[in-house]
Amino acid sequence: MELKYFQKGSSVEDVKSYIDEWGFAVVAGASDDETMDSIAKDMNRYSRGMRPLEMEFFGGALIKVEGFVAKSSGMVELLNDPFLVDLSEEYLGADVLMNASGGFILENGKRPQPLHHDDVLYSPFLPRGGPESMVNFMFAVTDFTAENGATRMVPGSHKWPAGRLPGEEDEVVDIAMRKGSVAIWLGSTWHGAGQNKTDKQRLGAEIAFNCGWLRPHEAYHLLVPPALARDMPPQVQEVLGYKAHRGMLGCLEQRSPMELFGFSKPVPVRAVVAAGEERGHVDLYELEAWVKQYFLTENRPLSDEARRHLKRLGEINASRRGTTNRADLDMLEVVAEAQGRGLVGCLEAAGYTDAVEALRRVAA
Ligand SMILES: O=C(O)CCC(=O)C(=O)O
Ligand SMILES: [Fe+2]
Repeated sequence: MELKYFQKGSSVEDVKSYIDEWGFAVVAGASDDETMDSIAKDMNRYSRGMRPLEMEFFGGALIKVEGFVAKSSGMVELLNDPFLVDLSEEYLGADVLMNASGGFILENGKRPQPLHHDDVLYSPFLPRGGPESMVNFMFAVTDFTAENGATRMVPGSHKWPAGRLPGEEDEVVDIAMRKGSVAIWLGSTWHGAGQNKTDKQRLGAEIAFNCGWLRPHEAYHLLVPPALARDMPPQVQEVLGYKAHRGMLGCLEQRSPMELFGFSKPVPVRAVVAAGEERGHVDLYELEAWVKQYFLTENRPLSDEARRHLKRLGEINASRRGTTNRADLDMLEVVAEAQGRGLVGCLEAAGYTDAVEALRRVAA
């Protein structure tokens, strides 16, 4: 295959359709030199005195700074890009979680890392062939070249059945990319770090996501406790696990931790959308339709985050429409309410006060 380089600003749809075909993609210029340099500095500082990981899995020449988002503000910046979460949610569904973040320092070595697929983390509980469970982003903090051990990918291997191993006849592609580019691959895609034949370290910054209903590799509530998470951007708080998955998993007192801790202003969707009695009267179909009409149909700009919340609300509303069982419906309504609250919260946070005001008038 010939590797295509997407440019920063490419649409999620375009990148996704390439990944659907090959199992991976590269976006050039995803970040800038300044961010990469600050991450390199943090990587050096935190890896001082560390030795390569000994597990055979890592190939003998990889040093890893773990929990890296908790150690580097540059990593927080990378993590705050809506492209990462939007693309991940295409594969993993709503409310993804960060699985792990690492500084990958590849030293001169004798062999490449063995080819593997990252979703082995969830084996044997999620059998191969089902929906994806992980999406991985590796930023080139230094240039990645075939000589310095660029990550290697096996094109199309995300479609392989369980038990198939890479063999001689399978093409393996070196993901050569300039500093600031990002390689993206699925949990099912066979890949591995190459062999660094130079005497300079190859630096990569990795951010991986998993489905919001799966337990991540790293315990981010502990790495970034509430006192630190409080001041981080909402998207970062969400993927660290401070947002309940669809309002149901990872709750405190039936709410998202970030709401309970007052990270984001709690927004009374009930009051906004439906005047009326208790639960069950929140018309979240109306909220979805109204926001769609106000922003999409009438072509007003809508923030990426709000767009994502709208999409999530749409998915839940679709499930509600297809459900007749009362108990299931009850559950889905709570989920819809959580997503609706998130949506209105986004509109408020983004300063669409006119929209929120208009919503209030609709509700009145
Ligand atoms: O450093 C790399 O290029 C890839 C590392 C990797 O795939 C892993 O450790 O799972
Ligand atoms: Fe890997």
